[in-house]
Amino acid sequence: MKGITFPKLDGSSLKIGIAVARWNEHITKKLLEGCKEVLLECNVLPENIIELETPGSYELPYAAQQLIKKRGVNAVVCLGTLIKGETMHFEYISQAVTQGIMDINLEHDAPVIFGILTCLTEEQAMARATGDNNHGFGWGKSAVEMALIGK
Ligand code: DLZ
Repeated sequence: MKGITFPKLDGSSLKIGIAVARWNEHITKKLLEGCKEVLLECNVLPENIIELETPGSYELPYAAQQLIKKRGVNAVVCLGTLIKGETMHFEYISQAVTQGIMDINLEHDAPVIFGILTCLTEEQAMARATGDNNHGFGWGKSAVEMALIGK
């Protein structure tokens, strides 16, 4: 992925939650694939990757909170795709989910990764969810790196 490098990460002792929104599912599915691929590369065991779906991005902070409280994960990746439309929904949901994820980070003893694409067009979102530029790769590694800080 462009713009960031990561150290070598060993996630073999970690349990990682992924909360993924179904809105713009054709894009969030690709982010999910990228995220899971790198978690496995970082030695996170398949049985220690806990997935939870939400209807949309707005519901992701609650899902992250529940993964931490009820499933005991060491970190959560929230995956969603917000595409600006003709209403104010984009602004309201983007603001709420951004603040919601930060709140969960600080309230609970587990990092929550902001894996939300906020794009003007579907093309922009797809470019960030496919090939070498699939942002799911960086978000999966960020979860492992941050979870190890909290271990
Ligand atoms: C309502 C809505 C709209 C307009 N756009 C998106 C979007 O681009 N991406 C997304 O993840 N979710 C969207 N949603 C759904 C909200 O996130 C939420 O699921 C509903 O408002 C119900 O709380």
